[in-house]
Amino acid sequence: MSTQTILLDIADDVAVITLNRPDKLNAFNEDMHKELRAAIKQVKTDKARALVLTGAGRAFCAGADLGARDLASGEKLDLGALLEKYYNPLVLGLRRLPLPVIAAVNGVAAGAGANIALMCDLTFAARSARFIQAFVKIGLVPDAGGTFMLPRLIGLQKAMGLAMTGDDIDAETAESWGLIWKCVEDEALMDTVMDFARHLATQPTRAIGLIKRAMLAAAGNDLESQLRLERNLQRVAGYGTDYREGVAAFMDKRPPKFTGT
Ligand code: T3D
Repeated sequence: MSTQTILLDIADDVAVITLNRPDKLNAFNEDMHKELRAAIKQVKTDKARALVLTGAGRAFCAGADLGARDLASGEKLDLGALLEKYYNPLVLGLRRLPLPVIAAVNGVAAGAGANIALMCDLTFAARSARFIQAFVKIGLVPDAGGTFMLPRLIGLQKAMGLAMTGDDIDAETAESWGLIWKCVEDEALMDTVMDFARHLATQPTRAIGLIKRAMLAAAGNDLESQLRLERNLQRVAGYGTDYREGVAAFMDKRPPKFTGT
């Protein structure tokens, strides 16, 4: 699938969505939101077993397209409505996908672009990439789940510091702080991420989807609720084909052949 602002490629059970407005550092406009939503729907329909999200050109995503507004004319924008319409469903859509979602942050990730990268299940970044909570520089509040993810990933002090200053951090620092999974040499980024995604796509996808659900629910649960959730999810996993195959392969001393079911 190839639209104006999004490229979608699915091969070997791995879907790659590329944000494709390189002249605007892949900033989000309405078309891109709509086309991204359609691409994610397509990933589900095609039953991909891993999704990679990356950007075309030198940036991952510079957040909202600031040129798409006509504020000089006195236009009053309801940004809350914009979040409700586009960013919030996007974040929830990525979180609810029952497959691993991997960000390959190829360059600068700013504003909502940074937070969408952090919303992915695992975030890889090129060494030259930067993460910027740019919102405060234009008088806004971190959105796209930033205020949820940042304190959870790096603690309140660092989250507050990044959000209040809008200072950027490089990929190496992001890795050392636990903001991202891995910092990779620029030229190795896509190969590393694709190898990783192809590997995950051969794994028990259904169980991975359940792992994701359990991990993401943990932030809002007490221990008892989480134990109940684990019981329920383990029940589902235990009825799966991949559980039978995993145990059989272990007993036969051979590699498992998971079907993702
Ligand atoms: O309004 C809503 O929808 C509400 C939702 C808000 C969510 C948000 O994401 S708010 C945060 C919005 N994003 C930003 O504030 C970041 C703005 N961009 C920058 O600060 C810088 O561009 C970067 C730090 C990301 C990169 O800097 P640099 O020096 O590498 O590149 P540049 O020269 O600034 O940008 C290159 C081009 O991309 C340039 O266009 P030109 O001059 O070559 O024609 C620049 O205008 C354009 N660009 C970069 N970011 C955006 C953008 N165009 C539109 N919107 C952008 N966000």
